[in-house]
Amino acid sequence: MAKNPKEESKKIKDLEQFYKDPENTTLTTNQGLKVNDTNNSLKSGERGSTLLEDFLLREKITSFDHERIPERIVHARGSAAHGHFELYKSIEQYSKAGIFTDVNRKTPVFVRFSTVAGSKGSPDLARDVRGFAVKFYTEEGTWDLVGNNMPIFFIQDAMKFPDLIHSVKPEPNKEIPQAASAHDTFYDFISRTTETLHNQIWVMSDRAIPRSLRMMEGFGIHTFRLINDKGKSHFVKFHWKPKLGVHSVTWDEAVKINGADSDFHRRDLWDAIEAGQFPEWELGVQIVPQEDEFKFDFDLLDPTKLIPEEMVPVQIIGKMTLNRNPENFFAETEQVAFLPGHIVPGIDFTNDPLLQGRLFSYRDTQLSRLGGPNFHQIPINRPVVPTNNNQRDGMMQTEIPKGQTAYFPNSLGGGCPHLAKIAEGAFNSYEERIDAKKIRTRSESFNDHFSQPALFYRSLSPWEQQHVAEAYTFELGKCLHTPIKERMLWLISQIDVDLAKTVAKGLGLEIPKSIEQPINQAIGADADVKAQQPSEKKNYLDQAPTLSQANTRFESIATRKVAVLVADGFSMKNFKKMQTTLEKEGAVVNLIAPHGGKVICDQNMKHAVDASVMTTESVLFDALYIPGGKKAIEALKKEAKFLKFINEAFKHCKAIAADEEGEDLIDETFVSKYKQDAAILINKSPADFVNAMAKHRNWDRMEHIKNIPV
Ligand code: HDE
Repeated sequence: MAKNPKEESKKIKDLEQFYKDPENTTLTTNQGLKVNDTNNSLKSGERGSTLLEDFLLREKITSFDHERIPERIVHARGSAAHGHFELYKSIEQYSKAGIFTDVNRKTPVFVRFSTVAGSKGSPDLARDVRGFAVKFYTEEGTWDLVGNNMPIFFIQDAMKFPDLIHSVKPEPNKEIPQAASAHDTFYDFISRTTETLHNQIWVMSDRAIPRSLRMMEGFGIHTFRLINDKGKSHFVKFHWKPKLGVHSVTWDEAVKINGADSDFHRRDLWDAIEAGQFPEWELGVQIVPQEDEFKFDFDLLDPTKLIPEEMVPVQIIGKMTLNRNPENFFAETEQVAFLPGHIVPGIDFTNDPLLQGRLFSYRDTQLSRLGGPNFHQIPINRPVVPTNNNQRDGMMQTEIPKGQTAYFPNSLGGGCPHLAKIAEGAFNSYEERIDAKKIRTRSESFNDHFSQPALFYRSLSPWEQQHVAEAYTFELGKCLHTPIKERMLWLISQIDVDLAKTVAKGLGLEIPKSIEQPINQAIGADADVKAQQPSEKKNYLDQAPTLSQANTRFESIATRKVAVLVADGFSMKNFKKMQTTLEKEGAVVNLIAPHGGKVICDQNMKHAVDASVMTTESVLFDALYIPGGKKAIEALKKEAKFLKFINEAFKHCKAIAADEEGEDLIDETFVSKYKQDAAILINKSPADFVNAMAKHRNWDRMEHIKNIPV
C-alpha cells in the first residue's frame, strides 16, 4: 500500500470517465451481447471445419489482429507516470503564463521517459540519451515540454535528423545492432558531422546510463522565450533537477542489468510510486534578457550549446511530483502524444532551426502512429479545458459537434465559436522583426564544434573522465572500419589530446596527424567549405563544476535497494539493527537466500525470502549487507553465486557491510584484500553504512577494480 495519497487532479477526474473495471461484470461482445463460450469456435460438427458465420470468433480475432500500432520512430521504449507541478514563486516579471504566475495552482502532469534508439521491447540500460517529456494540463491549454536528460542535442538543423537517426538505428541490411550506438554507421556519420561531438561526449559519460529515471536531470534544450503581460520577451532554458541527485551505474553493470532485468528502469519507477516514494524534480530557469542575445561566445539559437550555470545561474521556481502510475500502458503511455508546438500564452519559440523543424514533425508523426487528426480526443491527450473549433470529421471522431455551421465567420451559428481577445487569454505570437533573404544555409555563428565538448570533459572528475575514455574505447572498439576509428580519434584529439591518447591505446591505433578535408561534411554542395569548418577551440570558461555528477546531491539513501545475504541461522540481532536504520532512511531491504520461501534466523523466527540467489544478481542492488550467524555463513560459503555477488558489488564500487561472522564470507572473496576501503564496513555502525551508501559509490576504489575478475 502506498504511504502517500495518489494524484487526484482534474486530469485524473477526466480520465476516470473512461476507466473500465472488469470487476463483477459479464463477458460480452463489443455490442453488449452476453457471451457463454469464449473457448470454442462454431463448427460444422464436433470435428468439422469452422463456420464463416462465427461472428464471435471473427470479432475476437479481428480485434487481436489489429492490436498493434506503429511504435514511435524514435523514443519507442518508454515509461510514464501522472503527477503535478507546483510553483514556488511567481515569475510574472518574465512570463504571463498561469503556470508561472499562480502559486496556488497544482497543474496536473503526465511524464514519459524514454530511450531514443531502441525498439519498444529493448533493454532499459542501453547507452543512450533519455527522453524527458512533460505534458502540463494547464488552465490555459496543454503545454508540452518535450526534453531530454542532456542539455544539448546532436545536430543544429532539423534537416539532419533523419540522417542522424538512420545512422544510429540498426543497420538497414541486417537490422543489427538493437539499442546500441556502438557500430560503424553511427560513427561514420558522427565523424563527418562535427556538430554532433558535444552531445556525443555526453553520451560517452555516465549520464547515458542512469541508475534510475528518478535520478536524472531534464532539459528543454532549446532556448525558448518567456513573454510577460507587457509583451516583453526574455530568453529561457528549462532545467529539471532531481531531488535524489544525478546518479549512474557503471558500463559493466549496465550490460549485466540488461540481461538480469531488462525492465530495470521501468520497474524502478513503477515500484517507487507504488511504495509512496514519489519521484520529485525542481524546475529551474536560466533567464537571458533579450538585449543580451549576442553577449555569449556561442549562439543562443544553436541547440548543440548549453549556457553554463556558472555564467547564467539556474533559478529554481517550482517542483514536480510523480505520484500515480498509469492504469493502462497502451491507453496512456503508448497513446500519449507530445508536441513541442503545444504552448500557452507567456511561452513562445525562438528561431532555433532544430526547434522549428520539431514544430512540424511531432504532429505529423502522430498521424501515422495514432491514425488520424483526432488524436487529441484520446483520453490521455484531452486538455482539461474545453475545446471548440470548426475542425471536423476525420478518422475516429469521438465527439458529436452540434449545429449547422462549421466555418468562421458565420451568422447562422451566432458567430460561435467566437474569437477571444488577447486580454482574455488568447495566444499571440511574439512579434519578432524579420528582415532577411530566404537562404538555405547554416549560420557561421554555429561553427564552434569543439569548445563545449572540451569544457564538458574538463569539468568532469577523474573517475568520470576515465568512464568517458572507456566508453569511447568500447564504442569505437565495436566498429569494424579502421578509417572511421582513426577519424574519430583525430576529432577526439581536438577535444582533448590526453583523452584521445587513452582511447587510441585501447584501440591499438595511432592518432592521425591530420585528416583529409573537409572535417565537417554536413554542408551543402555549393557552400563555402572553408567557412563551414569547425572554428578554433575557445576557452571562455575553465570549468563548469555543475556539469559533473561528482557535485550532485548525496543527501539521501531513500529508495536505494540493499541486498541482505542470509541463510538459516543468520543473526537476528545484527539484521534487526541494520534493517531498522535502513528502512528509517527510506531504503528498500531485500533478503537474498540460497532458496526461495522462508529462512529461519538464530532466534527461530521465519522470514520471507525476497529472492533466491539463483533468480537475482548484485547489479540489481545499490549495496550489500551480510549479518553474522555461524551456521548461515557456512551455508552461504557453499554457494559460489554469493561470492560472485560480493565480488561484483565490490567491482561496481558499492558499499558493503558485514557484521561478526559475516566477515568470514568477505574473507572468501577478493574484497578480503581491500578491507581498508572507505565503503567496506566491517562491524561498523549502521549509520556508517548509510553514509557510505549516500555517496552512491566509492569511486576511489576504481584503481583496484581491474584486479577483480568478474
Ligand atoms: Fe524528438 N521526436 N525529434 N527530440 N523526441 C519524437 O515524436 C524529432 C528532438 C523527444 O515520450 C517523435 O511522438 C525531430 C530533440 C522526446 O512520446 C518524432 C527532431 C529533443 C520524444 C520526433 C527531434 C527530442 C521525441 C517520435 C529534430 C529534446 C518522445 C514519436 C528536429 C529536446 C516523446 C513522437 C514521447 C519523439 C522528431 C529532436 C526529444 C518523430 C524531427 C532536440 C523526449 O516526431
